[in-house]
Amino acid sequence: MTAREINFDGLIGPSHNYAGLSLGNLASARNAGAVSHPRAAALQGIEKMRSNLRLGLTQGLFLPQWRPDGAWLAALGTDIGDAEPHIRAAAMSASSMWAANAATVSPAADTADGRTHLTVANLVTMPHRSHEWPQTLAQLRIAFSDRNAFAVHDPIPAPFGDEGAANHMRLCDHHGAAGVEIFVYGQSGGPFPARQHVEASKAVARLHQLDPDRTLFVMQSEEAIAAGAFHNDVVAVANERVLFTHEQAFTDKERFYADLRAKLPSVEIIEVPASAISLSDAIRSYIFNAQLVTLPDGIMALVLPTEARDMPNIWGWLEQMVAGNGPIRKLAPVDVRQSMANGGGPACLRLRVVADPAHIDPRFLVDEAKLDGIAAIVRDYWPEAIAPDDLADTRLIARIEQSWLTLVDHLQLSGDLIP
Ligand code: SUG
Repeated sequence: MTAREINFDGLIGPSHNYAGLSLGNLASARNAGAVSHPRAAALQGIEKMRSNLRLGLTQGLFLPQWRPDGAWLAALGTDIGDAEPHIRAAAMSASSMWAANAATVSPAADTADGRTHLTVANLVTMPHRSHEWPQTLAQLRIAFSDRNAFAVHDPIPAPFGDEGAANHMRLCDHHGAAGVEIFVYGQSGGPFPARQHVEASKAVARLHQLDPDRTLFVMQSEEAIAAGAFHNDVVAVANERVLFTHEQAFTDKERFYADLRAKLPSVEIIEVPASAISLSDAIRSYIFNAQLVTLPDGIMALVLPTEARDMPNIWGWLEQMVAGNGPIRKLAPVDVRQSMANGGGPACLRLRVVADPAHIDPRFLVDEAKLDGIAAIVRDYWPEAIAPDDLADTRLIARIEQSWLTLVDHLQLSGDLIP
């Protein structure tokens, strides 16, 4: 077998809730205090994985994390009963579902030692995400334990914020060929934080042993962050030789496009002008937070949120695009509304790894039958609804813990993941 794209989706955890924790993420702020539906959320995520399997794609899975994160609370000198509400909410967050923020991945074809490198993201900018990395790293070390094929790195040290693959793109002639890796960082975001620090991006590129001639560091535009694009993957997505981007995504797009064309002459840049789709509509629809994938027959498809289909100006533009002669020929809308209400679209929910599946621990790969088993556990254990005041309820906490233990046991990962 050879290297291919595998998407690892973060299964939406039983504590999924709307606590309004992410400054600069407009959906998270808009839905703060709303009642969440963890069971429906996880089933939506599973349906998305099924839909991608049916497109002929290879699918992987990351498990939700143990919540509440007692180790983090203990390090803060408290526990779930005594913690102040904002700390309690951070300790209960199911935010690891957004696997695009789990790590940055450089496929073997790009690295000097011929291994696929992964650096777990430190996520230091947002308190509720800053404690994700130890449990993420534990899963990466199991899934990618084959040291001949993979190198898994510790997080970049604070204060250099690193949000993983959400700020990283790779362009190449085909997945197995050497590519150009693009690290997008922020410098300022107007009223909102820039979460990806250039020093973190540069460190990841060095650790991954990338060729400097095939690496670009590109600044995200302040107006994009200020409009709610807290990660680059909200305004741009790449796959093989295609870059699909909003015209206002980058600070100096002319220079970026010229550098990219010089490094990869075959690149095709599909730029959506603001006159066709405003930055604000792009962010509301999450048109760019799509999985841009190559299907087995060679055409490319965009796996988009149904929100994009529901906005006539967005859908009209997309239908015109796929009817043309461009490389993107298919639109595949998926309903991930529970995640979208926290600012996480189809692309946020997955980490792309280009590798040979034979080298990956099979417990992290899924087919329809395995998803049936997981869905049955979700239906039996995941809470139906969580209101913000429920987060202190000891019965809810016990249920969340039981859900996780049942899932981990079912996937035969208890021995590895339970300390
Ligand atoms: O980090 N939302 C996530 C969404 C991450 C989306 N990921 C990508 N774009 N790749 C975030 O802002 C909201 C949690 C809350 O408010 O309860 C949250 O963390």
